[in-house]
Amino acid sequence: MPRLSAITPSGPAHLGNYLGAVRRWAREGRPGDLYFVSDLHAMTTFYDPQRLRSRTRDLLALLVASGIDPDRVFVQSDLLAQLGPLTWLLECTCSFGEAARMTQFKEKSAARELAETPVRVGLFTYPVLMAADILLQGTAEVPVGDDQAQHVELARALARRFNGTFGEAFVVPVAVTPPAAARVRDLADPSRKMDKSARDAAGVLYVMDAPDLLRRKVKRAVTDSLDRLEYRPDEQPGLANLLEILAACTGKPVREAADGFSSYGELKDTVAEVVIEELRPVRERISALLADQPELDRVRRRGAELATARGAERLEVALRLAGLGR
Ligand code: AQP
Repeated sequence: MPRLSAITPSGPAHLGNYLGAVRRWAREGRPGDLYFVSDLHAMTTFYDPQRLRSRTRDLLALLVASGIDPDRVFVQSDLLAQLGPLTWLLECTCSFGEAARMTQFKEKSAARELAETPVRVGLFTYPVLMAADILLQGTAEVPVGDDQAQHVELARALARRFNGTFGEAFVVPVAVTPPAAARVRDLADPSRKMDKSARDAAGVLYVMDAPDLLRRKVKRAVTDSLDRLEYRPDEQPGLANLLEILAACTGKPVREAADGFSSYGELKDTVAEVVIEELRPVRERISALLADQPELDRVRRRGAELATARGAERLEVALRLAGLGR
């Protein structure tokens, strides 16, 4: 069953995005799987337009540079002409109560209210846009973490309701748990996950960081004073994070990753080097793509054309069933 996955340009891509998602997409993707840069989703909270545009381009380059088939990759806003009407159909299929139950909205809006920043209507309706993303492409499976499972459930409910009320238009999607992958934590604060939009970049290893910067960040990673080189995530979360990164980059089982090291310093040196080597080819390919704007534009245009063609008939059927058109 083809699957649909996305990455949001809410900040520059980091090692967590790469090891936890993009590398796996490139290695384990099935024929028919689709990937997109969800730039429209990055607009639900404060954003800078120029940065949004350049980060979108950077993430597109990352997906392609990582080895994902460029024909399976697109940018969400390139489908705006289809997503707009479909989102409206789905908003008119969704009840207010249903949308208001989304726990991610409750959490994010509460945090914004606390910070006295306006909560955008787009933050409230974005799960419906996400449903449109899924239903337009007609992918049956959507691999998501716990925080997004409720949104896929909403897409499922809306597809069923639309089909039941107006007639068969949509594939009813299902949320699937992605295969276990590294969950990379912030090096400066291992109680948090490594985050694109982290305020402090000290603990975030960005894919495009230069080798020296990566080395410095790893060297400064928070560990502990126990001086015990073992994988004990609850007692030694900082050390465990480094071991998980090492295991993910070398393919060794995490419980054996500490074998052979005699100090935290020595371990950090090795972690820095394996991360640098893991990211080097990707970084080089991204740089080459970004330097060849016409090629990247061509990839983007083709991805958009293919994605638009995939959704065109489905959208037309849905609009007609909903009573629109002549
Ligand atoms: N720290 C992480 N470790 C492993 N995987 C991670 N992912 C994100 N952070 C880690 C995975 O990257 C994919 C794309 O993520 P996203 O764009 O949906 O962003 P996110 O999950 O909200 O986390 P980010 O990248 O840190 O961004 P912000 O700052 O916006 O929260 C997903 O498959 C995700 O699991």
